Amino acid sequence: MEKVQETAEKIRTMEVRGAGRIAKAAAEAIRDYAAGLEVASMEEFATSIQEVSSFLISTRPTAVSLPNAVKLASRYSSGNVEEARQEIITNANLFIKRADRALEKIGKIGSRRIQDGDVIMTHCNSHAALSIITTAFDTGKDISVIATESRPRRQGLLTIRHLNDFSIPTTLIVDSAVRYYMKGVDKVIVGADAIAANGALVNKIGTSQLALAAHEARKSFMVAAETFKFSPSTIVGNPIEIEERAADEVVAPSVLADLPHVQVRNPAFDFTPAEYIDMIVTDIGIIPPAMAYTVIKEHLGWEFEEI
Ligand code: RUB
Repeated sequence: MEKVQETAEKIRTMEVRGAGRIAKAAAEAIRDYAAGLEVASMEEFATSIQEVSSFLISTRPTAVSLPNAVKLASRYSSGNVEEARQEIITNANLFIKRADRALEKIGKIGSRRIQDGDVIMTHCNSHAALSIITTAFDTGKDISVIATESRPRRQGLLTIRHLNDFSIPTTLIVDSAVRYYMKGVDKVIVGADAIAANGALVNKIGTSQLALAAHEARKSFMVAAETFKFSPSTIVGNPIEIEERAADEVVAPSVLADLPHVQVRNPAFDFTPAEYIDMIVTDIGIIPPAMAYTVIKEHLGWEFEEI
């Protein structure tokens, strides 16, 4: 349980962050927990796995990759503890392997859409979006990137470091400069925390502003998302919860101390409607957002909840 708590804390404090990394860390935690679980009965095994699953899922509410990973990793069919344990270990390892493979595939598939000379704008720090950009560069395409700072946590600094390591020419801008620079951009590529059945995207706060500006300037808006970022529960109309984080990420408490009429809001994600999205690059190919339902139905591999 100690390791599970450690992983949960890392996800909560964002030491482990980004929807894909969160998913892999949760699958690893479930696997290791199941491997070391000492129980007297199958009932006890089932209850413990259920509790740990719910605990991990509760760490961050928005990235659907987290409940998807936990569900996929913790599946078992046997009524025998040792067999069920092995099933979880196998399923978790399979999930982790597939997640790595998915990033590679997205890079390969998406990079074919990048042209020599493209200026790409990206937001926050998405490993899936970066996989497309770095693969395009590695295959000889002469590209450059405009990366947003992504306030308040400034994940853009991780992005520029990563791009610099690949020697990709990169410009860092503040979030409010997105529209100012859009005219010179060829493609916007962002990641996803969740994709709803209607094709709407949930990603880092400010993503919808990039989409609006791209739409206005008639630039292509591309989302890079593994199939485990699609949200099954949105099929039955469940909304995706937007995480609201602490005010002190935005401004130091001392600044607010003598401002009794001021409140701070800090939503971590926003919605981008499907009509602003040109394509979603997934590990099973490029799809239009209207195909999100099909991906959920045919590729997520578990039963839908009863309505
Ligand atoms: C990260 C974020 C990323 C997606 C996709 O938010 O919005 O764009 O999670 O990332 P946070 P990836 O920093 O709050 O977790 O492609 O790496 O899964």
